[in-house]
Amino acid sequence: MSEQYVLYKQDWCFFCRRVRAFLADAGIEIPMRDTMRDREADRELRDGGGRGTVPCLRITSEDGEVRWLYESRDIIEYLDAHAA
Ligand SMILES: N[C@@H](CCC(=O)N[C@@H](CS)C(=O)NCC(=O)O)C(=O)O
Repeated sequence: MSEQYVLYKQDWCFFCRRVRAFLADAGIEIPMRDTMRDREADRELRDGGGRGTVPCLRITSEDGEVRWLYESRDIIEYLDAHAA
């Protein structure tokens, strides 16, 4: 995998569960940070992505560029195309 991923999520969030169900089905393992339990993760998300909405996928390219992808459907589509 040339890109690095981190999924920002919360346990109770339906949209996060949808992404996690896709990951499980596809056999994709990526690190996750819970913004409800982890204040540092919540700060990272808000500072980096611009808002605290979850799920959000942090994408770090090979050259170190960081992008923040919101919207569960967009996250699933992206990972299906790039990580599956
Ligand atoms: N359309 C979005 C909905 C995401 C959403 O509503 N997330 C809620 C939690 S279930 C949230 O983070 N709300 C707080 C906020 O937007 O700051 C998606 O499919 O990902």
